Amino acid sequence: MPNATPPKPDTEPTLPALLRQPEFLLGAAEPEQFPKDDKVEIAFAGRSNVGKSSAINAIANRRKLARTSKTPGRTQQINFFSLGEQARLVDLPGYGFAQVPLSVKEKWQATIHQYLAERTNLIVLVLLMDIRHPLSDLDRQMVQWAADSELSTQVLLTKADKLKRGKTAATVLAVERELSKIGGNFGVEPFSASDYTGVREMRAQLDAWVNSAT
Ligand SMILES: Nc1nc2c(ncn2[C@@H]2O[C@H](COP(=O)(O)OP(=O)(O)OP(=O)(O)O)[C@@H](O)[C@H]2O)c(=O)[nH]1
Ligand SMILES: [Mg+2]
Repeated sequence: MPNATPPKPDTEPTLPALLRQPEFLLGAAEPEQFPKDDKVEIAFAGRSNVGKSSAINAIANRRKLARTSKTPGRTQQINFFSLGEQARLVDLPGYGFAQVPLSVKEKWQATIHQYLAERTNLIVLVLLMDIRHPLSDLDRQMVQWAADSELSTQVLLTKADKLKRGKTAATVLAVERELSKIGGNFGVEPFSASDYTGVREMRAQLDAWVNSAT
């Protein structure tokens, strides 16, 4: 008898060794608190509520490694997660969230900026955009900055479970086309922390980035 029920996503995760024991390391509100060593880092950035913390959890196959929330602005500091002795994932506060006081927003932006501009550990930026409305003005600023800084950037079009396949594929192509006008080194993939679209691919990517950098 053929098995009619497909396996649930990630009941049998294919985790590279790198992702076997992810651990929360620290949350930093100031650059002085960033870890002082030369482990490589892959940072997750994007608008508030786009799914950065959920993506980290899905990739690391842990439900509550990074805190997620329906309320935008949940991640209020830069959170560092250790991946063994080699690497870290970094969860950045979201940008573009209107409801926080300007003074707080300016402080976050300054901290995010300092991280991105000065962190020599950073090897790849993972830039998340909601697949239903990608390339907002702030996203474009990030993309432009990444291209100018020659920082390898993986764009993840998140919440892909909200769109039909055809529309997903068309959006990936449209975003790729826009990014190719800017230059730089961009990859574009659909992603969903809900149905695990793109999760295994990202695990393999992480492994490859870390291996080629260490
Ligand atoms: N449908 C769907 N919802 C998602 C997905 N990823 C995240 N969400 C939901 O989106 C909301 C925000 O997710 P978070 O992971 O906390 O987003 P974030 O980007 O870390 O948000 P901030 O820390 O506030 O910047 C939560 O309600 C999640 O459950 C996804 O792939 N699909
Ligand atoms: Mg978050």
